Amino acid sequence: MAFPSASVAFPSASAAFLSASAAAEALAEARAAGRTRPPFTDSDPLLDEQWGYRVQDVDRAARLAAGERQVGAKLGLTSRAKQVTMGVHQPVAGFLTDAMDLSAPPDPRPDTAQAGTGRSEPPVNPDHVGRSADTVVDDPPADAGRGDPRVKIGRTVRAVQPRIEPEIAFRLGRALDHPITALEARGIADAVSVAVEVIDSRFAGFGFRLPDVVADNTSAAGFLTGEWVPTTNAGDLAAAHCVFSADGTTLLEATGDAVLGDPWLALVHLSEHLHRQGQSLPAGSVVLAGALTDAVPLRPGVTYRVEIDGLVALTYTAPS
Ligand code: OOG
Ligand code: MG
Repeated sequence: MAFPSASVAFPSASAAFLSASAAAEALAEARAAGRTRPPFTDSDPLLDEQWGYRVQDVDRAARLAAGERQVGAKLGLTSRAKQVTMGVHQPVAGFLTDAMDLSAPPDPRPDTAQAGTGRSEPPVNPDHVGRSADTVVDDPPADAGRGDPRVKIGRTVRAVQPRIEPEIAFRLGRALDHPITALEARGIADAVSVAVEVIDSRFAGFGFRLPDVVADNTSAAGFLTGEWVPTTNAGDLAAAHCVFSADGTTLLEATGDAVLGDPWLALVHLSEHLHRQGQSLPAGSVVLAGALTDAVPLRPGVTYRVEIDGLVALTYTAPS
């Protein structure tokens, strides 16, 4: 018999029917098990961005039903550095829940996650100096398959290939419930802070296409905001210099305009996205504007610090 079976001859015909709920379930299973999986677009190149957002909707509903609370939203791939490294050339949006908040009190195990400033600087770890995400493909930890392969990044959150990146966060003083202009953005946020985001991907080495990373809630795993500065005191965020360091050694630098030309435009972009999706965010929500620089692999025990002009510096020590 010379003909292959129909399912081999027409692989996309069956894969095209991958439902948003089946994808969301597959991602949740991989997340719980600390495993990666092939990108959905490998088997179905026809999947699109809107499919990814449908998967996100199913994922969010499942997490809320399980008791998580949505506390905000994030943008990703708003800087050229990130777009080039990840090979996805447009911003993406995801949701944040309280389970991702790394400021939650640590559990009784020895744990060093903390926010604040003025910590003494431990010795430099040469492993981190000058490394950026585009030169690193993260292999699963060596003990994968023996016990829990996931790295602890917070009280409840574990990640399989965590990376950390410097961000600016906005706190909404009013609901984000309609498309806004750049001028309106400053009236909608009441405070700004330095933040770090820990991202993790269901796709090995963060090898994904746009629909995959959107479905995977834009790799959101954990976030930490710093001291909130009133919007009126935050200065010119587009001109603000950002220094991202690990154990006292500078890793990467950028200026605020790396984010969409002006970080305030992140709120404009998000408002348009939410409007298209028929969604809104209540006052009090946190919005991450997207990393200013590339992400770097998160290493247990290392203290990361982000300084941004006009804002209060933030340090985060990854649990060991
Ligand atoms: C996608 C998420 C990107 C950011 O700030 O650019 C992101 C990824 O890089 O895995 O959160
Ligand atoms: Mg981010």
